[in-house]
Amino acid sequence: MEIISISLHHLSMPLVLPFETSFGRMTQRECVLVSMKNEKGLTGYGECVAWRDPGYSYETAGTALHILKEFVAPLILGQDIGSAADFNRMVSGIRGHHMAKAGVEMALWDLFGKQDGKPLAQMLGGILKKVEVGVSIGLQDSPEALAELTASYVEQGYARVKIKIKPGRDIGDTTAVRAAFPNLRLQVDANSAYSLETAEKLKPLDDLNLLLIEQPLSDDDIWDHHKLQKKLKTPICLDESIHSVRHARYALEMKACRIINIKAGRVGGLAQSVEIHDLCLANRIPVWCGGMMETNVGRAANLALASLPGFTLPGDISASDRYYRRDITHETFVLNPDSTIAVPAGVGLGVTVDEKALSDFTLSRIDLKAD
Ligand code: OSB
Ligand code: MG
Repeated sequence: MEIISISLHHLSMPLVLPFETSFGRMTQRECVLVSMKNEKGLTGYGECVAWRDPGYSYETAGTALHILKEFVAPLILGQDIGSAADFNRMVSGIRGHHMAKAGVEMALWDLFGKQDGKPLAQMLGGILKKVEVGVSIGLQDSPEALAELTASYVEQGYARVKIKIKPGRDIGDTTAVRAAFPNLRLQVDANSAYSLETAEKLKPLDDLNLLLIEQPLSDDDIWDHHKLQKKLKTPICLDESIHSVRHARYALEMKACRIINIKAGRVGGLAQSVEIHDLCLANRIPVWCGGMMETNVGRAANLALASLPGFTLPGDISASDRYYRRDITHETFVLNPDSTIAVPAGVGLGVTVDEKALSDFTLSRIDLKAD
C-alpha cells in the first residue's frame, strides 16, 4: 500500500492518579499519536510511547517528533509498503529510536488490518479472546498507603499486582503488601535503581513469594543481572535491558533472567515483539506484555500482542479507567471479574479514534504529505 500522508499529534493527557517510579513522578502523560492515510483513503493509528522526560528511556516525545518528521516520514511517504517487515527494512538505517519507529509500525498494522479485514491479534498469531491482566502501582507516600491502594485494586478485580520499588522503599513496602495479601500474585519493578552492590539489600524479597523482580540493575546491563540471578531464587525479569531479539538471546544464553517483559515500543515494534516472543517460547521462557500507560490506541495493540501463546503471565494492561478519565477512543477497555480484558475483535487495532478528544489533548500537530 502507499502512504499518502502522516500526521504527528503531540498529546498530553491527565492521569487519574499521579504515577511515581524510581525515575520520577508524573501527573500528565505525553505521547505522540501517529495517524497515516493510504491511497484508498483508509486511516491507521499508532501510538509512540515515548514520554516527556528521558527517565525510562533516552527517547522522549520531542526526540520522536524530530526523528519521525525528519527521518522516518521522508523514507515512507509515497512509497509502496507491503508489510511491517518492509517498513523495518526501510528504516533500518536509522539507529535506535525504537519507540518512534514502533509508533509508525503500529499505524501500518492498523492500516493492513483495515485493508485486509483482519483484527491485529489474528495477524500477529494471537490465540486468546481475552487475556489476563494486572495493575502496576507507583510509589506511594508510605507502606500503609500502598497497601490501601493495593486493596482498592484487588477489590476492583485485579488478581496480579506490581509495585514499584527503589532503594529505601523496597523491603518495607513489599512486606506490607505481602502481609495484607498473603496469596496475591505480586511482583516488583525497580526500573534500574540498583547496582550489583546495592542489590544485596533485595535479598529479603526472596522470601516473599514474588512472581518476579523486574529490572533491578542498569538499563544497559545484561551480565550483572546474570550474577544477581545466580544469588536469587525469585526470577529476574528484564524490561529496559531488552531492545532487540539479539538482546533477548544474549539474556537467555547468559541466564541473566528467567522471564522477559515485552513492550513493542522498546523493541521497535510489534513484528520484533513477535520475534522475541517466538524465541522465548522455543526456550520455554515466559513472557508478558509490559505497559507505558498507553491510551486506548496503544492498549488495543498490547491486548492483541498479549493474546499470543507465549504470554503466560498477566500483562501490565489495566482497564482504561485506571489511567484516564477521558481517553481518545470511542471504545473503553473494562476489567472482567476474572482479571481479564477482552482482546479487540474489530479490524486492525479494533478501536475508533474520538477526533474531538484527540484534538482536545493535542499540544501541537505536524502534517506531512508525499510530494
Ligand atoms: O517499567 O514497566 C515499567 C510505566 C511507564 C514506564 C515504565 C513502566 C511503566 C509501568 C506501567 O510499570 C505499566 C502500565 O500500566 O502501563
Ligand atoms: Mg518495568
